[in-house]
Amino acid sequence: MPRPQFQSVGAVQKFTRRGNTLDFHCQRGRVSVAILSDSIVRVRATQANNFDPDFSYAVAKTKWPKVKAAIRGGKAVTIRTKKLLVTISKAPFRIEFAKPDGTPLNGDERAHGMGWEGTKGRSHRQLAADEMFFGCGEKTSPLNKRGSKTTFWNKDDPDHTYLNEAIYVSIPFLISTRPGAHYGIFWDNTHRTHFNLGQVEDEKHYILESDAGEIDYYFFAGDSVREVVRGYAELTGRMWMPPRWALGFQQCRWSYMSAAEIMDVARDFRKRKIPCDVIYCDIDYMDGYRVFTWNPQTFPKPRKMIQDLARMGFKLVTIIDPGVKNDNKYAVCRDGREKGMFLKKPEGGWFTGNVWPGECVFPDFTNPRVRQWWGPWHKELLDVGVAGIWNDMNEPAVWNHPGGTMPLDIPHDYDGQPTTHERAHNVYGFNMARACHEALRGLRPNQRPFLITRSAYAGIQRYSMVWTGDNQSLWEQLAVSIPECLNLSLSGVPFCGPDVGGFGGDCTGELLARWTQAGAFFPFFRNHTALHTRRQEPWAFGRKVEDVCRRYISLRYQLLPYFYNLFHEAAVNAAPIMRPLFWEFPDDPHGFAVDDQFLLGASLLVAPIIKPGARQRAVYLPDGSDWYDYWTKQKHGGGQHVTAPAPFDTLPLFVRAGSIIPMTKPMEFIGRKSIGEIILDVYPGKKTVGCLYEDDGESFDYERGAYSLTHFSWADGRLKVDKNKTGYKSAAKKYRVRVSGA
Ligand code: MIG
Repeated sequence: MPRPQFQSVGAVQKFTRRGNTLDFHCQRGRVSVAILSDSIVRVRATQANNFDPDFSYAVAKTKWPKVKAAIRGGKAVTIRTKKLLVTISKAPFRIEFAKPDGTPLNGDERAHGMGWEGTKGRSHRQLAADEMFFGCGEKTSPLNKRGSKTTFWNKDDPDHTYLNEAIYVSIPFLISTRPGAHYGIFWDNTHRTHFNLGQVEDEKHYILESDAGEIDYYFFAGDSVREVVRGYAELTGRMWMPPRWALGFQQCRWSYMSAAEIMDVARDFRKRKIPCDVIYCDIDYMDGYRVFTWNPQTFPKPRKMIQDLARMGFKLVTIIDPGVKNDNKYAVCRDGREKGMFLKKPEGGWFTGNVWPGECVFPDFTNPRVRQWWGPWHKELLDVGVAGIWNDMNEPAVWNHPGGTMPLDIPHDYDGQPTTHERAHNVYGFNMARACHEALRGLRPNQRPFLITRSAYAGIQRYSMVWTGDNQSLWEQLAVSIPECLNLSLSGVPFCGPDVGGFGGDCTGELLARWTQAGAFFPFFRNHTALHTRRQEPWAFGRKVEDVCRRYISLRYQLLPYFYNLFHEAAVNAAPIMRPLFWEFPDDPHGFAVDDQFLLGASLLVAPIIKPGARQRAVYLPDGSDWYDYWTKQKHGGGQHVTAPAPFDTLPLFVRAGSIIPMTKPMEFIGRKSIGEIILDVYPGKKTVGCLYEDDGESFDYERGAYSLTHFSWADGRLKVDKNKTGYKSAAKKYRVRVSGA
């Protein structure tokens, strides 16, 4: 069979307008352009005569207030809003986005534009000489994606090197920035999708493409990357405030094999005075890997174990996989089969695949009935006191089928639009996490759920945080976790983090020490390692390493008020918690390439040690501020590299001049305690400010105004306190001011 040739949609033959939606009938299909807001435009295209029903898992906001747009017809159609000038030429159809003053943002590449090659929908777009790309969700490639190709196809691939294109999560959201021009494109297609971000000979265009389905993308204009990210969050939603304890240190291993072992680990933390809030049960807590069961021999009294843990200040999180053991004597399987909850083969009969329990059946999480059926099984876990749920293997990973997942022809409901796994694959894990989230909300209505998921699609932040899956205990992977989590954070998922110490392979003492130093500043802070690897708890490598781990885990807890502020910012305006340098310093051209440092919020600059034997490193201090060395309090000018000392117990850390960092005394766990005494670490600058966000740490009352926000400023040796939002009674009774440097 001859390979299909790419054909663009061709010339416009007819054009109609309804409100702010323009409909173009072209030679080879239809294109619709909808103005959703001043800065967001949606473009859809189909080869068929009519569009599919309008549906997306990613999109949270579907109703947009009517926006003023001046639309003019003629040889070209122009649309003008406060933030955008969109020009559509008709022969052939091409769409260009510009700022209102005409400065081009991005447009269809002239030669090819948008169209199809067989079932593949593709858009060729112009690439500016100085354009840089970020976002794209969870990727192990360098921070700036320009010049690379990437695939969106959720895959259980532990190979976290710069070379692999597809891992567990698909978020086809691209952020473009160059001096004076910023935009984003969310390519909303759940089929296998490819971005070629300028890895083309002429280096003058880039290509977005999906294997099948309509073309459906959103264009976000903005005066900054911040605005672009905010636009994306407006469309796909924001995260919620997690329970406060989820900001603490978490300890995991595949697996703690018994309740006795869990208790030993818990006691070790307390005995050694290493702060920790959460311990995990990996798959071996279950009875023959049957989800929603406990192994009666090794975990005979889960409720008692969890109570004992609670008394010591620990929460327990349990893993849940999608594969349900195909065993008719097992209630979940029997009930699900009776009710028709599992995926079937196209020719009929249950689809089965092998994972941990052996032969399994798989719920169709894209079916709302199935999500509602799955949810209540979590009740037993909650009833014995489980505090959070960990969704794993939900790409889904299936071992005995080609490609490590289920065959592409397996039918799925897709919320009432029957389709095959080809379209449902990338949203399988998303919908599993969603089912779990909705269950937790239903079972404990005013309690913030805590969920972690490995697989995801765009919009996952409404349902779960994301950890980056199976990395390895290698220095390179400590390094990769920085750009990986930065771009994930820019892609709507601020609550993320890697397995600290590395999952696969044996860690070393030095690597654990350095990774724990870095991990303390990531939003999600969990030590985890694989079956058969050597022990990796903070004390597993002797006193010296243990002391370093304790020091940094403890620092994490001292920074809790600052972290909590940042989670609030993320929940309110989608600001990443860990930020690339250019988020705060967009005018400093050097910041865009830096991927071995990051900012924690606006004030802290973290420069992890990512090489064995290193005892110092070069740190780039962004231009636009002075910086204080956190340890020596020495002040440096911005816009330069400095050599920061990094003895074994020191991670280079700098504070932006003009910051007030709210901190607290060291603590063993977060628990429910509100913090009565706040230490205000003042780093004087031209204008020196800070804030403190507080709420009850566990309910959703903050969404109804039950929070307190206190602003601080420091001038002429005096602290000014301004409690300007007090829907919640602030627990901070005392401020201790500590002025650093001068
Ligand atoms: O096939 O549950 O990413 O964190 O420890 C491996 C066992 C399955 C993969 C997860 C990892 C977890 C492991 N799981």
